[in-house]
This record gives sequence, C-alpha cells and structure tokens, in this order.
Amino acid sequence: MALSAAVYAGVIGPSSELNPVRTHSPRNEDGVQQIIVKLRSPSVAAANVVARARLTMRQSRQIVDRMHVIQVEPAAANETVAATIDRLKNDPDVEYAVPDERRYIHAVPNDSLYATGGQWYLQGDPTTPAAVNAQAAWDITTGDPNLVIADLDTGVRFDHPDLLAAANNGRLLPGYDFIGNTTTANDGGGRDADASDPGDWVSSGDQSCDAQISSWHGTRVAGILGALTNNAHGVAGITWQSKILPVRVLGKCGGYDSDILAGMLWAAGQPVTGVPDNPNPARIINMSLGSKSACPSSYSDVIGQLTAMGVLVVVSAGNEGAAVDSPANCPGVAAIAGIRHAGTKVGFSSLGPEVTLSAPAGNCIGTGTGQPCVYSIQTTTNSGTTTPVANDDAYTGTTILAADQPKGPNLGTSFAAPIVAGIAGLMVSANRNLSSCQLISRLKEGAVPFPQASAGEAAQPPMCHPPASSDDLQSLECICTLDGKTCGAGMANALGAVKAALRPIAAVSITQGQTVTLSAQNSAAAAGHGISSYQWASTGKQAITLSNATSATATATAPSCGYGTVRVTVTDDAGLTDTADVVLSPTTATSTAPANASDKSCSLTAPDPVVAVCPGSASVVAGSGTQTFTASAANVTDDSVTWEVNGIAGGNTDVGTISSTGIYTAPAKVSADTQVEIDAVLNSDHTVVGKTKLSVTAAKGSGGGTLDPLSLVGFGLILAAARRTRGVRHVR
Ligand SMILES: [Ca+2]
Ligand SMILES: [Ca+2]
Ligand SMILES: [Ca+2]
Repeated sequence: MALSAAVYAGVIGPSSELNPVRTHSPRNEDGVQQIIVKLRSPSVAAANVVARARLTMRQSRQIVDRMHVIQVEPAAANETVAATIDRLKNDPDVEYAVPDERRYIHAVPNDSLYATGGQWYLQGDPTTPAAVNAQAAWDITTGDPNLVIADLDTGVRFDHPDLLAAANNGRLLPGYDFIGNTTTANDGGGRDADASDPGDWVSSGDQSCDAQISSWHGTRVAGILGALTNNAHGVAGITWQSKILPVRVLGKCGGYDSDILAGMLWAAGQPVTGVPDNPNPARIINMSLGSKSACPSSYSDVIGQLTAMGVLVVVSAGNEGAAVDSPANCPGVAAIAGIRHAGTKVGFSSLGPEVTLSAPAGNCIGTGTGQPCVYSIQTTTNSGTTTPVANDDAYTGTTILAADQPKGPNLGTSFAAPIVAGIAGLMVSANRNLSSCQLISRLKEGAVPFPQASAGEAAQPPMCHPPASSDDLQSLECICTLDGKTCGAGMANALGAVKAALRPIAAVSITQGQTVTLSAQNSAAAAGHGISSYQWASTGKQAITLSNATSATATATAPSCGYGTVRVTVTDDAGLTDTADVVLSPTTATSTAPANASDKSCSLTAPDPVVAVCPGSASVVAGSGTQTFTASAANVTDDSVTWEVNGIAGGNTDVGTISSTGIYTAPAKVSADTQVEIDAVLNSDHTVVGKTKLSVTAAKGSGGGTLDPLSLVGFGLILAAARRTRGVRHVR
C-alpha cells in the first residue's frame, strides 16, 4: 500500500487531495444568554449577582464550588452577550464571566469504505515519515493497565467488540455523561451515568447546525487511544492495557463549555457538583474538539488546576486551515496539529505558534469516488447512520465513497490528538513521575524534525507560516517550519518520546545558609531503574565553588556579586541522564526543577533571564582611571552582553569608554566628581539589562574639563527618556 501511495503522490498534486476543511458558523440563541461565572467566594449566591446586574435568571447550575453556568435574559432586549458579561464582571464578587460557547468534534465529514488496512500511522516505514513508530515503542512498554486516559467526546460504543467495557475484559471504564441539554444529549435526558453514544446525527432543520450522519467520534478516538490490541482482531490501539475513561460532553451540534469544563475536572478526579466522584482519575485527558475563540478564562482556570495535579490535557488544533481553535490555544495544553504521511501539514489542519507538535491526521492522496484513501487513520466506529448498530464490529475505511457514510476514511486533527495522548500514555507507563510540563517537553524532545520537502512531488508546496489574522487561511498542504511557530516542535514519535520518558528526573532541594546546600537525593529514575550517580558543576560565566560535587548533596558558596549557575546531572543505572539548574545570587538560590521527582506541579512560564554587573560600585579618577566590569547572566543560553556607558554603546570620550570585554576607561577630564551608569545589555534579549553606578572623580589639581556634572546629568536624563521608548528594561 505504501509503495502504490508513493507512486500516486508523484502523479497527483496535493492541491487536488481530498481536503474537507470544516467550519462552524456561530449560532444565535433566542435572546437567552448562557454564561459561565466564577465567583470569588463560595458564600456568594449566583442569583444575587445576577439580580445586581439587572439580569433575569432563567436557569443556573453549579459546576463546581464557585463556578456556575447561568442562563439569563439580558437587561435590555437587544443587549449583547459581551455587554451582559461586562455587567457581571463589574460586580466585585465575580472573578470572571465568559460566554458558554459551543465546541465541536474535530473530525471532518467522511466518504468511503471498509478495509483491513495497515494502520500505517503506528509503524516506522520510511515512505511514511509522519508515522509515529509505536511498533518500536511497544518493545519498551505497551502501557500500564492502571493508567487512565480520559476521552472527552460523544461517548463510546461499549459493545464494540474491539473496545468493550473493562468489566467485560475490555478497555472502557464506565465514565459519565455530562451533557445537560436534552436535545444535544439525544439520549432522552440530561446528565447520567451512562456514557454510551446514542448517535449525534442531525436531520435537516433539526438543529441550528448542518445535517449529518452520526459521527461515532468518541468510539473512533477511543480505538486510537486503546482498542483491544494483540487480539488478532480489528485494529491496534497505541496503548494495549491502559484504561479509557469515556466522558460524554458532545452530542448533536457539539457541546457546551460548561459541560466540557465539568467533564475535565471530573475526569481528573475533582468533585463536580451533583455528580458522584470519579473513582478512576485520569492522568491524561484527550479533547478532540474546539471552536474559534480566544482561550476563555474558564479554560485557563481549569487547565491550570489540572496541570498542577500532573494531568496532561491533549487537544486537537482544529480543521479550518486557520489559527488554532480553543481550547487548543490555551496555555498548558499539548495542542496537536495534523500532518500528511509525508510529514507536511495536511490542508485542513489549523496551525500556529500554540501548536505543541504534530501527528498524522489522515490524508487520502486521491479525490475521486472509488479511489483509495491511502492514509486514513483507521480505527473503530459503528455502522449506524443515526442510531447505533448493536455489537457492531465496524471500522473506518480506506476508499473514497460518493456520500458520507460511517465507514468512510477517517480524517481530522481529532485523530492526531489521541495518537499523541496515547504516546503520552506510554510515556507515563514508563515513568509515572512525569508532570504535564515534563511530558510536553519530552514529547518535543522525542519528536522528529519536519521534512523540508514533500517527498515525491514535482511542484513543492509553500512553507507554512504563522497565521497573520483570522482571514489568513492555509487550507492546502504546506511545509512545516523548523522554528516551532507553525506545526509545533516536530512530528510526534512514540519511540523517541518513550526513550525521552525513560530518562530520570533530576530534582533539587535547596537549603540556604552560610553556604547553600543543594540536594538531588529526591531525583528518581524511570520504572525499574535507580539513580547511580550525581555530578554537580558550575556552568555560568561566574564560577561557583562547590564541595561534594559527586554526591547526592553538594554545597555551593554563593557569589558575592552577580549570578552563578550550578547544574546537577543525575545518571541512572542504564546510563540515562537528566539535568537541573540552580541559579545563585548573593542572597537567593532558585531552581525550576521539582524539589522531589514525584512533584507533579509545573510552571508554565520559563524563568526570566537576568544579568548583573560586578562590582556593584566602583570609583575611578578621570584622566588615568580604568575599571574592569564583569557581567554574569542566568536563565539564558547566550549570555553575551553589549556594554554601555550612560546608554551609549561602548561609551565615548565625554562619559568614558568601555571595551567589549567590560574595561572602562575614564574621560580625560571632569570638572567635578560625578557618576556614570554602566549597563550590560543582554544580546539575546535587549530588554534585560544589568546596571551599576561608577563614580568618576576629578584628578587632583585638575582645572576642569570638557564635561561638567550638570551636563552629564542632563545627558543621562535624555538617554533615560530615549530608553523608555525602547520599552521597559531590566525587569521583564
Ligand atoms: Ca443523558
Ligand atoms: Ca447517557
Ligand atoms: Ca484489536
């Protein structure tokens, strides 16, 4: 199959490839506004806040403590949701208020066949460089049976023979159905304990979204995460043993944020109002859904809570060939874009700097009815076009059919995300201590660089670029850039990611004293391994004196001025390593590494670069004086600086000169003692500046000079003003 595909690729250009970009037009409700409100205190009643905002409450439900979804009539008939939200936000009891938007599955409509295809995307064939090589990763781990991966989706078919309920020797935990709206739910009621998928078909005129057959989206995603594997039947999942937790949040015409947010919290084991606690908390949450918006405060809030617990949230980027949908654009998630078999961006996939990395999303090569869809992402589904077929052993297909059918090819970033979520499952199985930040950084570490050409094509597609605006569509194949600003850090690779996961985790605890005690004894190796050695070293420009540098606990002498960096390298019994840095100043010692490798919290922001100039004060005599300054930086890769005197690079004969190595030479004469400012500007970030003052004293018996103190002060003020226009410096 792969060979014929390569031949095909040479004949048919990608612009003619089946490329069903899908958009969702915003829908209008009948005057009622649905809003998520978070209150500052649990003692505040949502009803009082609504009344104070002069809104009429239609309905409300507490999602979790302090977070509510409300349905209100606006204060005036034609008032916008934005105006209502502003009204609510003005209340001091309100932490945030955001619209309760609808999100949609990130599958594209299909057309097609049934075939027992090769699941190319799991293999390591060089003709399909985008394939993730799970086959090789499975030699290391096939997944921990105690690991839980949540699938926030349309529900699942528990009776699919290649999935089955865990109670029936299958992969699917009971889960929960969070859909509150009965029409959306399509199962005759609101929330319930049955997460099975009744179908999400839409008849024409049935809803304010396009008519469609049932998608069986959750069943498709579940099959990728973890179909029953090695059972000589159907498809293989990326994980073989881990449990899948179906959390039903999408139905007819998508689903509301209020249900999705509740489902996220519940999946992670957090209590949700009115719902029994989840006995099987998930370490990984897959969300193959989204729609256009900025990242709402509600998602930032919930994702922040989840990442602090060590839960990785994996979200598909979207299928509009546009800027990344929300919640994939939220900080802290792994946002997954879609690539073709050749490693180029598939036309429909959205893209941009929010993308973490990319994985196969399915591409057909052909366009015509009856042609093979060579690179479909084959998985489990159901044959029902509306209601499900019972115990249906159905799989997505690999032939393009004339009309939308359940067993057509499977395409969408919806299916790229669970490939990565499954890989993350293998990573956690190999090293359960990995936090969500570590999982993301090691997914990137294990990724393969994007090919810079589309193999087999005579006419090459353009390079991808970060979307400049909402109208900037890239809905055809493009070549992913290597700067991480379009399709992320690279092509997801299961073998690379699991190898990266197997590295130990360096942890550092710090005890301040006369000397600084640094301990890496709470570092940990991956499952089945132990730490065998420690090595501490000073890595910054300013050397730090260390003792016991090959022990778990070392001591460091803090610098008397400026910054020093100490790095510990921990090595396990398999020779694999991890490092952690500690930045030392005369008064502080900080590290972004966990104090204990089992700590799951992680910071979403890198520490700010800093630079200091030493000595902190000095004095020179005009005419003959020189002074050597040193700049020590931390939290940067390039610690080189440009020296300035009173804001002038290199200084001049009036204020004194400074060499590229920091040697200051005083001006020939000053009329009276004065001060100049010495700045070290970080070359890699001009907003980061180290400063010190230098006294320049008049030489004894000097009769005045070219520069008097007043003009120096005046000059300095002008420079300070000019610098302000360059932006705030020193502190970021
Ligand atoms: Ca229901
Ligand atoms: Ca149900
Ligand atoms: Ca199977």
